[in-house]
Amino acid sequence: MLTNKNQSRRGIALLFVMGALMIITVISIELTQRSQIAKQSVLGRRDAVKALELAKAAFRWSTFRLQLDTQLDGIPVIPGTNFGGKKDDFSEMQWNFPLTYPFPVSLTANQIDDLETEQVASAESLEGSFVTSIKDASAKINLNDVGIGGPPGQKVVSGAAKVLLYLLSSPRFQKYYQYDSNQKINEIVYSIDDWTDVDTQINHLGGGDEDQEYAIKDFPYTVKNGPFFTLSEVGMLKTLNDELFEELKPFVTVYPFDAKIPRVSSQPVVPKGKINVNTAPVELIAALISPRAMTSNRDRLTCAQKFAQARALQAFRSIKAGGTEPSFMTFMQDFCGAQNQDNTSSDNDFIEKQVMAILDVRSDLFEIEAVGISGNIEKTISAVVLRSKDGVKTLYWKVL
Ligand SMILES: [Ca+2]
Ligand SMILES: [Ca+2]
Repeated sequence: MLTNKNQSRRGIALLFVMGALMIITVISIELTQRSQIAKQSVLGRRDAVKALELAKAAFRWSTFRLQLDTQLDGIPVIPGTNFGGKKDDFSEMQWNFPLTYPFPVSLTANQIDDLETEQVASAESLEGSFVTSIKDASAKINLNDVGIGGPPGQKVVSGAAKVLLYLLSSPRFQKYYQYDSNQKINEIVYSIDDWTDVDTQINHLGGGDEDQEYAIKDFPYTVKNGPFFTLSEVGMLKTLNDELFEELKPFVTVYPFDAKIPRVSSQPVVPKGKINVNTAPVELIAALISPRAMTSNRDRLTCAQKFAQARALQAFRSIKAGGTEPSFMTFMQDFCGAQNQDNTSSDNDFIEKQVMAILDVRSDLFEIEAVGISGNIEKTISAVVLRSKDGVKTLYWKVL
């Protein structure tokens, strides 16, 4: 418990440092703003501009927190803590609560000591507020990695496709299938496969023209034959009804993807996304386990719950068994009855080879929501960013 306390103290200390820097950002934006606002004649328009600028400041603030976390990952491992080493777990401690401006009173009192009085005065004169939050998108299934590719007779179900199949088979989703759930679940995965592969022939269930399925009366459209660019696009699949799609949304993403490389069905999928076992929801952890190795839904969920309890105390440092640091596979062997897995292909693997290949203990993909408020106007930036050692790259950006 002492370790946890030290961690939170250290986390809060970091927030103070970041808070001070943020105030400076806000001030500089405000100065730029003043000149812009002078040109605006309508009050509502002024608030809209100001709200958007505040939302942008909040967004930049979130990307700054991500970069700071990368730097912390660069320090050597501090044994017995969640600090140091290349991994991600900071999210559980800090990113789960949103950062706001103006600050809560208790935080502001501490920060003021470190700041010039003038700066504080200037920051407080800014009428407006923002709130921003970061969500881990590496804790999701990348639908652009879902596919069944390979030469005839040697088709490989991708790791993302397997996890999606197992998730859709869990009790949580059963109410959305009216009859023959196995058939329906397979059809969902097949439809993603055909939507994203470059050809126009149906890969499964006897073939045919992909577009024919979408020649719906009143609203006909054609298959994309390329990656999903946004999550909303997934709603165009005819196999997903609105209710099922809403239920699925928290568990899936479409990032990252590379639109320049067409996906051909004669080749196995080359996955680009990872699932971080330190941050993935319990339902998704349960869906990593092969239902052939552990047949009961309840057992898989119980195992996932035990895993979630363990990671809340200390982050997992590696996927494969072995080593001295906590490992995902060692946990599965010790607490969930997984057999010792070798690297040869086996249908009885507790975690199948393709699934192992997309697991990670850190995150690089994040969703940022940043809201700026001025007067009665509210602007929301919804973005997806990819973090690397070179910085933070925006993959998706929408202002609401
Ligand atoms: Ca296609
Ligand atoms: Ca196809």
